[in-house]
Amino acid sequence: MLERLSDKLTQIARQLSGKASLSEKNVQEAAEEIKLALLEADVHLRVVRRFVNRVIEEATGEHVLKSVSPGQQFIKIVYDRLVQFLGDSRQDLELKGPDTQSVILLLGLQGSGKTTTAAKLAKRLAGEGRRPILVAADLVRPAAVDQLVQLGSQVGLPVHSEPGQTDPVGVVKRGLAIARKQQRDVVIIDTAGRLQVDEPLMKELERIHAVSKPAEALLVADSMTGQSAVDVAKAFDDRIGLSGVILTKFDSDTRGGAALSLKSITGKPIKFIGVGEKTEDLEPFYPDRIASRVLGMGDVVSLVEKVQETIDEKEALELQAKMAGATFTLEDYLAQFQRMRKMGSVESILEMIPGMKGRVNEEDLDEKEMKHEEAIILSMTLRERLNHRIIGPPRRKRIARGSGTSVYDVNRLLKKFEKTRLMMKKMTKNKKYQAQVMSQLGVV
Ligand SMILES: Nc1nc2c(ncn2[C@@H]2O[C@H](COP(=O)(O)OP(=O)(O)O)[C@@H](O)[C@H]2O)c(=O)[nH]1
Ligand SMILES: [Mg+2]
Repeated sequence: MLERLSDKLTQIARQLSGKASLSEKNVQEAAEEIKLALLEADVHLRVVRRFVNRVIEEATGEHVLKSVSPGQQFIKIVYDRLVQFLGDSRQDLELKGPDTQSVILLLGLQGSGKTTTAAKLAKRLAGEGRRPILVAADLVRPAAVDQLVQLGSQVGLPVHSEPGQTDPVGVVKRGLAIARKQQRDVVIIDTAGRLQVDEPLMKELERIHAVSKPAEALLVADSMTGQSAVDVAKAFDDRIGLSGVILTKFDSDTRGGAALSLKSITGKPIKFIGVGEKTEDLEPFYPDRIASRVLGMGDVVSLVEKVQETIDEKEALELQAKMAGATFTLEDYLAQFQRMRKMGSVESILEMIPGMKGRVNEEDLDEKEMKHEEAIILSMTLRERLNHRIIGPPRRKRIARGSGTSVYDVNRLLKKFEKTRLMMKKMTKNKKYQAQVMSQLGVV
């Protein structure tokens, strides 16, 4: 999926990632190439402009981090924008609790994949412990009811159908009543589609929407139709109101125009993607995973991200000054814990500091102990954190009680802190070492 877009962007990323420096001209050229790639991917023109402008703006204004190459940093900017345009974070279905009825109304053009998706969704929700029922409300094509009945039996779930009926609103009403009787907590309604948006269809869907009061009204759209999927989404949202989109046939979409344009043009999140014809071929839509896939450089992206997220230059500089001046306090120590947690593991931050790797033994890396230590510091008053010398025996007792630890633990932490402080002071007296740390931390 998305091979064509990915090939292009990966190529641009590769060219840049090796570069030791990036001029404004490099950035402009790369942005121009990205623009072409996006246009070729059938991304909405307005989205392309917004995308490229953002990238240029950030790439030229970005602080330079020494620990990654400018090219890598540029890729990170492109990656962030991709994630943003794909919709930021994963948006799950918003269904009511299992003891009430939630209706999912599936809408869309003919052939977009509504009926198939209805069965896929039902199967998925059943797997999550829900009790779904399907309602066959596409009465336009006689074969549509049979298709859903067949799919229902394939996934082992009930289908409410009334072959021969002509009023879909009645079918939906009765379907809801049966669902209630059978204590089905999710009702998935498959509706009729047309080749294009037309008035009688919209009227019918409006009525179905009114009687079913769906928790989710989802447009099922064929991702291969690119920008026109976005137009269809707009039309349905204006008339019926959508809560999200399911992009089908994502497995065959090499370009990604629909995925990249949908959110920023319609404001509607993509909740799932259809990735094949089988009933298990439905995946939650994760903007970040798709963006990594498109850039084809998952490793680089996560590396750059980690570095940038956690190292605030100012913070690092302040810390350095404190370390050198021995004004390093328990409060700073606490901040270190929080920073380490953001990094994912203690090792990952320590490995960035030269000479540190060998010095730290297993015991120091015990994350459980870190949690204890953190709790202890959190039980101290600010005054105590800023000056650990005032923490005498009564205070130690109070802190131990407050943090659910023992005086022994508090003593041990204070001793360790004192030791760390001394070590830092010694290390940071060495100018050469300081420079090394600073460059490793990405501070110029
Ligand atoms: N490759 C692929 N085919 C799909 C996907 N979703 C649906 N289809 C196929 O698209 C065609 C139309 O699907 P259908 O559910 O009948 O569409 P409807 O008219 O909207 O109900 C069928 O041949 C499906 O197998 C998907 O995610 N990937
Ligand atoms: Mg259908």
